[in-house]
Order: sequence, then C-alpha cells, then structure tokens
Amino acid sequence: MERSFSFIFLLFILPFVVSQESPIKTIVVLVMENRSFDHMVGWMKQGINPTINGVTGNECNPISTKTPNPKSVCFTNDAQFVDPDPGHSFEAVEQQVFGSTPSSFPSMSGFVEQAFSISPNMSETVMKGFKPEAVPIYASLVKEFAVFDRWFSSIPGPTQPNRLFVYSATSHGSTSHVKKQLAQGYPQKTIFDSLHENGKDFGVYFQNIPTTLFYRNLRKLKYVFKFHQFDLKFKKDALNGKLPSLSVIEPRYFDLKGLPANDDHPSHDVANGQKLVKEVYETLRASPQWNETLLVITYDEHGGFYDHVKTPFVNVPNPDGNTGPAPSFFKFDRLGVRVPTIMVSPWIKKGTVISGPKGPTPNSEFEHSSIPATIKKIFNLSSNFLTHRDAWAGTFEDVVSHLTSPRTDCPETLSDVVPLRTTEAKEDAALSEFQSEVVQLAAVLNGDHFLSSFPDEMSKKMTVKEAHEYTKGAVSRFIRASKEALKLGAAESAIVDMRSSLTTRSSNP
Ligand SMILES: *[C@@H]1O[C@@H](CO)[C@@H](O)[C@@H](O)[C@H]1NC(C)=O
Ligand SMILES: *[C@@H]1O[C@H](CO)[C@@H](O)[C@H](O)[C@H]1NC(C)=O
Ligand SMILES: *[C@@H]1O[C@H](CO)[C@@H](O)[C@H](O)[C@H]1NC(C)=O
Ligand SMILES: *[C@@H]1O[C@H](CO)[C@@H](O)[C@H](O)[C@H]1NC(C)=O
Repeated sequence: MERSFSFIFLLFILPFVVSQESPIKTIVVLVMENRSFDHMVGWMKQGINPTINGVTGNECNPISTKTPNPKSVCFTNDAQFVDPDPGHSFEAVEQQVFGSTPSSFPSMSGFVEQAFSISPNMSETVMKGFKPEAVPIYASLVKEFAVFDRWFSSIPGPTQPNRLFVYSATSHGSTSHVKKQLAQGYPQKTIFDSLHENGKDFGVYFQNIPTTLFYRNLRKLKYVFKFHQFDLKFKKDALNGKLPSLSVIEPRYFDLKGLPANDDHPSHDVANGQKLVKEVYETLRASPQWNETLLVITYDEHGGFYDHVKTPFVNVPNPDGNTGPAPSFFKFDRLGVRVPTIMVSPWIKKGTVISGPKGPTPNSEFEHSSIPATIKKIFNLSSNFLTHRDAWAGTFEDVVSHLTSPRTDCPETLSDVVPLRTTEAKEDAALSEFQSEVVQLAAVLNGDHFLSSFPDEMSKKMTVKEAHEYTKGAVSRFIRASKEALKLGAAESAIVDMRSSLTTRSSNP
C-alpha cells in the first residue's frame, strides 16, 4: 500500500525534479593527503558545532588488542607538526580497523597498536587531533559552509588507489601502489572522459605534477590543453570567469625552501595546506563565477590517524569485478576510514552538517565515488556510471538546494595562518613513497623508464629538491611534445612516447 502510494507520489513530482537545474556550473575539487576526520576536524564538535560527529576525548585505543588489560591511549587535542608518517598500507589499515584478533567487525581499536609497532611515540601521535585554532581556515569554512561527517575513503588502503577512485570510481584492482600499473597508466574510464563526451570542459591546475596522469586516458593528446600551472592560470581563469565545469586543483607534493609542500602529507606542515585552501577560497570568492561554484575539499585517506567511526562493510559493491592481489584478495566490499570533507558555495546554508546520504540504496554512503556520481547528476551527463560503485555512492547535489538565492554574507577573506613547523623544509631529504611514485610517473612522461637504472635506482638516490627539478622538467617536456604532435596532425587518441620526442603511437593497439 505504502509502496504504491510513494510510486504515485514520485510520478507526480518527478517531472519537476528532473527539470530543476542545479545553480552550480563549476565544481572545484581539491584532494589533500593522509589525515583522518577526527585528526583534522573532530574537535570542532566542542568548539564550533555540537552536531558534528566528532570527538570528546573519551575515545581510547589499547596498546595491544591481544593481551588482557593493556594500557590505553586516549584522543587528545594537541596535534602538532607530525614527523614521520604513520602507517596506512592495506595491512596497516586492517590492523587499525579490526585490531589483531581475527574479526569481521570494525572495532576501530587497533590504531594505537599498529602505530606502536612503528614506534612508541607514534602511538600517541595517531591519537591527537588539531584544536580548531590550529586549523583556522577549516574552522571558518565549517562555521560558514558545510562539513560532511560521514564521508569515507573508498578503500582501506593507501593514497593512489583512493585517489584513483575520486575520478574513476575504481582503482582497477589495486590496493597498494603498483608501480608498473602506475607507470603504464590505469586504463579505466574517468569522469573527465564522461564530461568530454558531453561537451563539458575540465581543467587540472597542478603545482608540481598532475597525478591525474596516472589515468592513461588523460595522457591522450586531446586532453593536453586541459593541464595548467596553478600559479600561472588558476587565479587568472577564476578572475576572468573562465573556470571550466570541473576544475581539479593538485597541491604541491614536494617540500622546498620558499615553496613548501601544501598537500598536508606528514611530515609537511598543515599550515601550508591551510594557506592553499585559503588562497583557493579567496580566489573563488572574488570570481564572477562565485555564484555558480561548489568547492569540494577532501582527503584521499586517513594517513594512519585515528578515527572513531566504524568503517562501512555491509553491501558495499565491488566496482568492476576486479579483486586485490594475494594474500588478501580484497573484494572491494568495504570502505576505508572516515576522512574530512568540507564543501563551500554561496548556496550552502551557514553551519551545515551533513551525515549519511539519502540513497540511492539503503546502504549507500558518501565516499570518493560520490564525486563522479554527483558530477554526472549536476551536469546531467548522459554517459553511464563509471562502475557499480559510483552508481551506489551517495550524491551531494542537495547541499546547494536549500536556499532560493546565493548568500551575500560569505567572507571575502579568511584569517591568516601561522606556521606550525618551526624548522625549514628538508629539501635534501630522501623521497617518501608517494614522492618516488611521482618521480616514476615523471620518468614515464620523459621516456626514461626504458633505461634499466630507472626509475627505481634513481629515485632512491634523489633528494626532494632534485626530484622536484626532474619532475618539473619531465612534465613540461611531455606537455610541449604533446602540443607539437597535435600540430603535426597526430591522432587525438594518441599518447606521446618520449623515446623519440615527436613520434606517437596509438593508445588503442
Ligand atoms: C600517505 O600515503 C602515501 C605516501 O607516503 C602513501 O604511500 C602513504 O605513504 C601516504 N601518502 C603519501 C602521499 O605519502
Ligand atoms: C537531462 O538530459 C536529458 C536527456 O539526456 C533531458 O531529457 C533532460 O531534460 C535533461 N535535464 C536537464 C535538467 O537539463
Ligand atoms: C620519542 O619522543 C622522545 C621525546 O619526545 C624523543 O626524544 C625521541 O626521539 C622520540 N623517538 C622517536 C622514535 O620518534
Ligand atoms: C551573486 O548573487 C548575489 C545575490 O543575488 C549578488 O548580490 C551578487 O552580486 C552576485 N555575485 C556575482 C559575482 O555575480
């Protein structure tokens, strides 16, 4: 009875809902690195908005999940500059979420134990969150706009697989960083391809290197004009009202003196991440496109930092039939740890807190695949969903549907940010795992991956500063050669092969 009633009701309202256009014409996405929700914004429950599902300080983890009556470490609000990097491989996250005793229930009890296995100090580090004053830009944005307190990373694993989900709703079976696959480029369709098919534009504003080039399709000649240097083009395009339908901002991944990394990856200073968010916000706020803009800020994964919300594990669909490698053969049927997600638009009511989505299934959640799912909806793309995962993920177009006109009281500037780190960037340091993957990508763009010593040996010897120089050179050569190849009449679907800089080969053998 109730079912048929809602059916009639739906029929009645459907034509109205479908013809209602979103006020949003530009979506700007910024994905930061490796921090959990509780670590970045959990304490805003106390200081800013009690309806946020954050922390109280009563969240504790035992030092061991195996021995009886172990000591425990509780969550505190004194997060500071963190060096080094807590564990966040697939196996480390298993232990953080489930503890050491075999279990299928995510007790979120193994963070301290897993960190303790790295170093005793680390176990305290992972149980620290920032006071709102220490992340003043997020404090302002959470007060003024929307925070999502139930948004998960797409898989319980590290950076690259999670980043791949953001624009393609799958990691094509990767649960870790698979060097060969990263070098070849991942083959799956992306939301960029869907936008392109529908005549919509996109742009990637990068600082060191566009990691979106880990998708093979994005290396095709037809997309070469979509890549822009953030410093040269982002402000200019925004001020001229020229931002495309989807603008992706990639942070600086290398930490240099005078040009500090701003991706928030430990040990990078989150104050620099705050400065980047401030710059992006103020730029959009001053743009003639402001009234049509939605800014989405999220984190690829939790970076090993504690979060108290149980990771969803019921009816999460495998995206595309791929499973992970031995020994886990992960079925992609669980989500990763909760991460901070903040959204900004003059169409968002002040102080909005959004928890779970309203569908499309009873078990749907917000996770990174919600981004392509919502882009498809807001721009009414006729392309199919990318995988089963974005078809399932909650969409967030609703966040801009509660006002009848854009707000005029949004701050034009945000507060200044004080550095948390007192020392200089360590530009002579060895590369982190993530940075060495970036160098690997650069090596492919440069054609150097065919040399036997490359890139494994070379990236082991490189300092951060050298890697930055190398990467910068490789990206600009690749882009220049791609433009040249187009001019010479190469097929749009070709990818430049830098072995000989002006020859091309088809990407569809
Ligand atoms: C967060 O995760 C990657 C790099 O260290 C992973 O390898 C993981 O190490 C961390 N993320 C980054 C960007 O470094
Ligand atoms: C969305 O696209 C369909 C065709 O694919 C069209 O019939 C419909 O009117 C469009 N809706 C809006 C709001 O533009
Ligand atoms: C642990 O902390 C102590 C005191 O802060 C410090 O001296 C020591 O170097 C740290 N050890 C590690 C492994 O970080
Ligand atoms: C945005 O909309 C508001 C309210 O209608 C208006 O006052 C303001 O001038 C608009 N801003 C821009 C940049 O168009």
